[in-house]
Amino acid sequence: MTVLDRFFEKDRAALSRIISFIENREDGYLRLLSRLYPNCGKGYKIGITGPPGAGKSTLVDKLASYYLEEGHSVGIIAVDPTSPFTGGALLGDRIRMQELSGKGEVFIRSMATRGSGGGLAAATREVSMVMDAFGCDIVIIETVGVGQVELDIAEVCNTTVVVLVPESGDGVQTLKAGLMEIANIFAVNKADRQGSGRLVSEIRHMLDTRQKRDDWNLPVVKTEAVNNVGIEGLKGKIDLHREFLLSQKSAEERLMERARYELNMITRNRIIDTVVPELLDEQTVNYYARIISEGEVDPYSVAEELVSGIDIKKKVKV
Ligand SMILES: Nc1nc2c(ncn2[C@@H]2O[C@H](COP(=O)(O)OP(=O)(O)OP(=O)(O)O)[C@@H](O)[C@H]2O)c(=O)[nH]1
Ligand SMILES: [Mg+2]
Repeated sequence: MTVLDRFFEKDRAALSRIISFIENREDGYLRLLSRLYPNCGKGYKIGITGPPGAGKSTLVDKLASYYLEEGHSVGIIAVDPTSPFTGGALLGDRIRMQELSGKGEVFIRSMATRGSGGGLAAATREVSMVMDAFGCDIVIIETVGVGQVELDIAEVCNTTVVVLVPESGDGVQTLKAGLMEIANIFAVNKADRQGSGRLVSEIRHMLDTRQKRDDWNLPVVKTEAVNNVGIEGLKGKIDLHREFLLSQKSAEERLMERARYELNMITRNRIIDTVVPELLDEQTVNYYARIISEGEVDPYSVAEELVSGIDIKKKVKV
């Protein structure tokens, strides 16, 4: 029996092996992903993002409990672009898993730095795909809201919750605009702390003054993750957003949209992974950088020359 056979028989160890295989980009991982692809698309992906220490993990665990109690199987991915650790054997994951596993089928995986930020977002998307194919009908992705990785990961999620806390600074102005743009729901966590009412008003005010993207009325909910207060309400809003998305497009439209997005994303990533390093090896970069810096040529002409010289069919081989 192969690992893949065991994976399809819902063997947790096989799931773990396959995630590592894909995370480490081992030989044949693209073929593996294309084997899994037909089994994907049923899992609902929820992003939970916000500043460090906002209570995201606490909130994710409480939220997961509600889904587990409803009989869903839940995958949790904790992405930390600043952490050097990875691999799913983290002590924290074990403890979290112990606490949650009594309630139903749950799988937790931590992911950390892997070279470039784009690589981490792509790996997160793939790991969420694997959990989806495994049968997790809810996949929750926790990210520390600091940069491009979070924005890329939000693209993968159906619903993104931005978690803010009263102490996160001089209100919402300090938060990067990008983070605000990706929110489908705001959660003001640590509502037991002073200033949460003010933060809720500030967020509502900000939402009133900006142009709406669609007909979705962006909710702002108060939570106390550590006390399990407000989580059910948050879950209600997530479910409502899911219904909203379903009402916006037909099943065919959604499938087309997903296919279009994935084809774009996968092809771009393949080009970046294969063609770019070959075109721009260190020696080439140094050579052109020197003659550009000496004013001999300009970078536009060099880029044009480099790109016109590639035979894309030969370079991108799966
Ligand atoms: N007072 C209060 N503390 C909370 C609440 N929710 C979480 N905390 C605490 O805040 C601290 C950070 O919680 P985490 O869940 O680890 O926060 P996080 O956002 O996942 O942190 P990072 O992943 O490190 O960015 C812990 O000590 C929690 O117990 C809350 O509603 N009120
Ligand atoms: Mg955390």
